[in-house]
Amino acid sequence: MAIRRRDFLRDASIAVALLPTAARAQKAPPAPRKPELPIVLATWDYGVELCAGAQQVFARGGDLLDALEKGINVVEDDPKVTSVGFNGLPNEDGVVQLDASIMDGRTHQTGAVAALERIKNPISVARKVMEKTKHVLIVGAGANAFAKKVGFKEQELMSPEARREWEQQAKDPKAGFWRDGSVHDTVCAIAMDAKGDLASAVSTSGLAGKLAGRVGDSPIIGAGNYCDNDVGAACATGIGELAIRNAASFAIVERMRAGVDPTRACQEVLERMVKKSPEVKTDPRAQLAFIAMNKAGEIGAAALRVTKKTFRYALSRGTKTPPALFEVKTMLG
Ligand code: SD4
Repeated sequence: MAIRRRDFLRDASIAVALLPTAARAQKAPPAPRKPELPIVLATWDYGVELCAGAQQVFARGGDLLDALEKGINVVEDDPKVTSVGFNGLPNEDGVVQLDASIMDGRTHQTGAVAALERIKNPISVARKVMEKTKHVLIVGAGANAFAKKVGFKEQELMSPEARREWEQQAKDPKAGFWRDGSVHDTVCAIAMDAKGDLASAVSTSGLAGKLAGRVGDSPIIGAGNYCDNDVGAACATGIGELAIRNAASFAIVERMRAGVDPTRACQEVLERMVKKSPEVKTDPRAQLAFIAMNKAGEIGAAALRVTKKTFRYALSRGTKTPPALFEVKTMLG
């Protein structure tokens, strides 16, 4: 029996998914003729575990938001991921401050927290903001008070090793590591359920060494996260200031609304950004990448620049096929 190209590519992606995550990534996922649902798209190599976590929730008959939240929780709980949740890198004062947002495309409701301390799952607090309050964003001490009120427990967020490393770095005035913004790997995820409905979520410890109280794009709707169930969703990872200044996620969704495919929509917004702020072209710290999904279940990604030169993201389709890793070349190296 002849092997169809689509099946070959899908089988190849299974093979890649079974390899250790650091290992391999494919160039681009095949465009589905008829999307296999649910779909989960997530940033970076650890997105594979996120997609797998979300798939388990979907397989048990779980809801779109449950799948997204649980998937993000997998990354927030992982001490190896030092840019999100537990063991996230701290700000300039050695305090871990977390930002997160979730947006439900079905209701156009959203919830977010910023500069949340000592709570390891900010995405779950963001969801409570959406579901239990009339507000969309709660920050700082207010966010902590709210989290405790709805049942979250406070804990130390830095492992002893991370604390020691931070203390070393803080003693070294040349420790660019903490100050140049190169340490970032925010987790972003977009999911489409079996009905074709969309939601998106983002969680991060923000830029390592940021000023106390600095808020990035991740909890800002339209900047780091945006979802419109009629059109699609987009999320950002990288230097949040760039995403905020350009209302990046909203802009991507609006390009998709105009009929542009997800990858091109992400690229166009990056190109617009470079045009508006030419310094972005030459500043190696200007790192930013996007993921996007449209209502047809097509996915896309683009990156201006990331430390590793290629931006990787994970994708799962259905609940039985393991997630696979893909990569795109950065636009500016
Ligand atoms: C922020 N966008 O706080 C986040 C940082 C990040 O991968 O890690 N992005 O600006």
